[in-house]
Amino acid sequence: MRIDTRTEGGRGIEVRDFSAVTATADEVALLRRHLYHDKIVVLTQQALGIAEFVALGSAFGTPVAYYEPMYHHPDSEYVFVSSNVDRDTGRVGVPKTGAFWHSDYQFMPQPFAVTCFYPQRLPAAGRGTYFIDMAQAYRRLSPRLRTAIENTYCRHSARRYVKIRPDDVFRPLGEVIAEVEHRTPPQRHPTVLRHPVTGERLLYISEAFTYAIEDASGKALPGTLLSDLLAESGQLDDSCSHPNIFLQSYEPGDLVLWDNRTLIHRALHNPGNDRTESYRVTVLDEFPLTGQEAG
Ligand code: 7UC
Ligand code: FE
Repeated sequence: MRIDTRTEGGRGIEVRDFSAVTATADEVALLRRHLYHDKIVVLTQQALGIAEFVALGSAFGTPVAYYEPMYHHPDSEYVFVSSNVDRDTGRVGVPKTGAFWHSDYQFMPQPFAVTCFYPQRLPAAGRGTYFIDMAQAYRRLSPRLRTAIENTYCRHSARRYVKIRPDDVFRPLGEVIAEVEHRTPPQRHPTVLRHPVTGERLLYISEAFTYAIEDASGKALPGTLLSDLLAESGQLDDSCSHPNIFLQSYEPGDLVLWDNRTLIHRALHNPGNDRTESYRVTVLDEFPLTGQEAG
């Protein structure tokens, strides 16, 4: 294993000659430290089957199967498939996932600690994912906003981005919406997390999933506070040129691990409609979502 360089343009560190099969416990521990402190680790030249990919994810935490089976790879419920590829045998996975600012499972009681992302088929151009480091976004907030969000909580829901399943055709929309609210009821998380490993403070909101902000007693705070936070953190800039936004680009064989507490991401979907497919394994680690505030 060789930890080489910071990837060009992106923020990640690049690792060559990593083999999930022969990796020692020390190597995995070192990679985990880099993952939390550098936030993105790119393992290059990987050629893994489904079971090997799940095993690799397991080195970084406990894999969790996505709650909606429509995304599952036929050989493993732990592999989430994003794909616009139609096969003779029918479709696998879901097209055009995640093309909005979010953190994976932020709308669930236990959001994932780490996302392991493994592109299988890349478009000719526009290979990559946009990221915002929400520790940096927190530090860059105006003092007014930093003060205003002390001791507050946000509410998160997937409702705007839940995909209609093929079997839902002809169902009344009200019934589908009621089912979404029942399966994935809104969750409340602190607006500012303390990262359990790095100790950094993170602004924990996303344009896709966060829909309300409230004080500790549950009293609603103005919606303009939330939209100001989204704007200052860079999430309302549809040109993606806000200084907080960076593009991490991929080469074939790259397997990308990221810290899903600290980073929010937005998929870059190719306008040319090239065939693309990616696999992901998401894991929980041994730490709670948010660490203790230093006393
Ligand atoms: O289809 C999608 O874009 C999936 C999204 C609503 N959730 C991904 C996640 O892990 O939170
Ligand atoms: Fe995602």
